[in-house]
Amino acid sequence: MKVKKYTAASMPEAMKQIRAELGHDAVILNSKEVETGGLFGFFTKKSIEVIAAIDQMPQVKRPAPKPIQPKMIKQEIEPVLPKERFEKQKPGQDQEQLMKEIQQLKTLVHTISNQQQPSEKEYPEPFQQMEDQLLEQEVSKPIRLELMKHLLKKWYSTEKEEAEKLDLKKEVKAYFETMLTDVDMGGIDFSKKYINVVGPTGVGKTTTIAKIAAHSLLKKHKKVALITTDTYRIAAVEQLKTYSKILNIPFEVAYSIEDFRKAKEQFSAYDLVLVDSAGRNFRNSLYVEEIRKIIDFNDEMETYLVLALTSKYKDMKSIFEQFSLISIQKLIFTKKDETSYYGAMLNMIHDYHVGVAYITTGQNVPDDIVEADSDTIINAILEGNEHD
Ligand SMILES: Nc1nc2c(ncn2[C@@H]2O[C@H](COP(=O)(O)OP(=O)(O)OP(=O)(O)O)[C@@H](O)[C@H]2O)c(=O)[nH]1
Ligand SMILES: [Mg+2]
Repeated sequence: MKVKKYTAASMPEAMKQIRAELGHDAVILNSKEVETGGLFGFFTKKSIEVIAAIDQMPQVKRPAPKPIQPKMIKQEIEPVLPKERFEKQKPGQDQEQLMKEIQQLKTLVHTISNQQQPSEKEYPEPFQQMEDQLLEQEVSKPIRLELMKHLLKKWYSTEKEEAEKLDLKKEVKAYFETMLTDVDMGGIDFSKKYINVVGPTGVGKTTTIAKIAAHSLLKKHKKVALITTDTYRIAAVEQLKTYSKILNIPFEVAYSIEDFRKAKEQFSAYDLVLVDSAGRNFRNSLYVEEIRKIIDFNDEMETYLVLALTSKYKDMKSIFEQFSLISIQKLIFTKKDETSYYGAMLNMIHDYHVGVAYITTGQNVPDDIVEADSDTIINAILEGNEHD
């Protein structure tokens, strides 16, 4: 396939160039208005940029994919555009007919370029299969749409023989990997001494703190201490105290910011201090402010937000957004073992450009936790349901 970009003052002008160079079998892949020339943003000229393609071996039919345009658009344009549009023009066709056809084509291109979201079931196979899987995994629509655009563009701009060899899963993986490259992934690197763990009720904050403490102590041989600010329930204090006894590490309860500062002094010789807090309905911003009253935030501290993968993505978003007062350095996703749908991880990273520190996979302390990396997240989404 030969693909070429044309820039012209108008669509008829572009069509003339395309016809002259690529012939009558050329198809339009994309078109958009662009601004050219100008000085300091003034005197720019509007032109039209058209990407046209021609299959250089027209006698061999490419098996897939079918045309890009969604059925919905097709239905809209079919009455306007006669089927013969894509058939070869006869030589000597009069000017008027040509102009009429160009006008129809212009309408078609305009409709397609204005169509932002193709309807769900409109990609050619096997792209549709991938789209369905990502939808099932609850990967958000903007991510899926961008990915499909990328894949189709790649398919159409690759030579036919190469295009047929494309490994779709590999392509998707590579695309997601690029998407995640400049996000900071992975567990505690001990560059910050205090890790403050916050999150909604019952997501697994305390259990995760115990897991992280055990790993830091046993695998990284660090001096670890615990502070809890969760004084709302006696059981909460007891829970962390139990873990501190099992791990044989010190533990303090902070009822106020003064207590918190005292605990910090006490742990001055420690490498890592993990700070537990009460689970709250963080869709209410008052609770976020409350945390600030007890915890002494400074440059030595990072805050990790814990979200359970069993929660709704929309709720995760509203919780994250309430944390504008306290900046969140990383996320921790818990309860991966309780769901088969993992798209929310990718959505959150994409929407907020925030990294993931850990993913927890069960109730066992200290084993059921892994440090997060792009591969784990992408594989979970691409392989997710295969383990069901
Ligand atoms: N299946 C599963 N359960 C988990 C995981 N992590 C924690 N839990 C369980 O979730 C429940 C709540 O855990 P906690 O650690 O007490 O949660 P929390 O966020 O501290 O709760 P609050 O302090 O009450 O807000 C416990 O039964 C944990 O065993 C996980 O990765 N998978
Ligand atoms: Mg707790």
